[in-house]
Amino acid sequence: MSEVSVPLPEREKLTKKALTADHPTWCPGCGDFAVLAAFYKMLEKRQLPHENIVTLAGIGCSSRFPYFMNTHGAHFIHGRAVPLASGVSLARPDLHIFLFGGDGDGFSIGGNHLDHGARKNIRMTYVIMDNFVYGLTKKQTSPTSPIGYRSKTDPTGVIDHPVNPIKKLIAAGATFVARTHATQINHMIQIMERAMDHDGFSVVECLSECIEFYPGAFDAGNPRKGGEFKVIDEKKWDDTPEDESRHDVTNEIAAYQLADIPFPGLFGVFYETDRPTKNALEKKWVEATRSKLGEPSDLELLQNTFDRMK
Ligand SMILES: Cc1ncc(C[n+]2csc(CCOP(=O)(O)OP(=O)(O)O)c2C)c(N)n1
Ligand code: SF4
Ligand SMILES: [Mg+2]
Repeated sequence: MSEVSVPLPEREKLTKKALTADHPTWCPGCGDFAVLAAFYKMLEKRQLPHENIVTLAGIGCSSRFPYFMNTHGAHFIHGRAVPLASGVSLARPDLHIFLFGGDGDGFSIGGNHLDHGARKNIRMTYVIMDNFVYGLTKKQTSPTSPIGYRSKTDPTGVIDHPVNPIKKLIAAGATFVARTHATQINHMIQIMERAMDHDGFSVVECLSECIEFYPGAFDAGNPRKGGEFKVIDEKKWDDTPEDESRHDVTNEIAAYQLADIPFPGLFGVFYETDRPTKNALEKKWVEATRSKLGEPSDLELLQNTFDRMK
C-alpha cells in the first residue's frame, strides 16, 4: 500500500494578537508595560514556534507577566521561578524558557536559587524587572533600593548597602549578563534577542520604573528626562586602534569594572562566555547510562526502579 502524505497546515504568523492573553493590570505608567511590549515585538520578529514558548515567573507585580502571555506558562511561588524553569528546561530542551520577575523575587527570596541556576548554567532567559522596590506589597525596601530611599520598612531612609545585580550575576556564574532600561524599547528588544540566542543561563537586568512607589527612579538613565543612556561600546575585533579601548564581553574583570560605574551606569552586554550547559552535560550522561543498560525505554527504567524498591 502506498503511503499518503498529509500536508501540514500552513503555520499562522505569530502576532501580538496571538501572543496576548489578559489585559495587563499594572498601574497606568508602570515601566513593566514597556517590557511586555518589547517581548511581544521580539517574539513577532523572531517567529518562534508558538507552542515552544514558555513564560514563567515568581510573585510580584512584574511576575504577573505570564498572565498576559498566550504561551505555556506559570505564575509560581515567590522566588521559585528558577527551580521551576530548571526542571522544564532540563526535561524539554526543545522549548524556549523565559522567566520574568522583580528585584525582590530574584535577589531576596529567590537569591539562592538564582545563584545555583546560574552556576549550573541551565538554559533559560531571565529578565529581572528591577524597580528598586517591592511594588506588589506596596513599598518595602528591596535588595536594590539605594541608600537613603524612604520605604515602609525604612521610613528614615535605607541604610544597607544595595546589591550590584551585574556583579552578583557574574560572580554567581551566569554566562550572559546584560542591562537595559524600559524606556529604551529598541535596546530592550536587541538585548532580549541576544539573551535568547545565548546557549546557557542568560540574565537581563531591566530598569523598570514603579510609578506608584518610586517615581523618577531611573530618570538619570533616560534622555527624555534629562538623563543619559550610555551604551557599552563592545569590541568589534576589526583590528582598528579604536577597538583597543572597546569592551571585550568575555573579560570578566573588565565586566566587573564596568559594573562599578556609579548609577545610572552603563547599558548593554557586560559579560558573555561559553561554558557547557547542564542541559548538554546531563544529556550526555543520560545517553551514556542508557547505552550501558542496553537502551531501555522510559517505562522499563521506571519499572526497574520500582522493582528495586520491592
Ligand atoms: C513566601 C512569600 N513571602 C513573601 C511574599 C510577599 N511578597 C509578594 S511579592 C513580594 C515582593 C515583590 O517585589 P519584587 O519582586 O521586586 O516585584 P515587584 O512587585 O516590585 O515587581 C513579596 C515580599 C510572598 N508572596 N510569599
Ligand atoms: S505598584 Fe509599581 S510595579 Fe506594581 S504595577 Fe504599580 S507601578 Fe508597576
Ligand atoms: Mg521590585
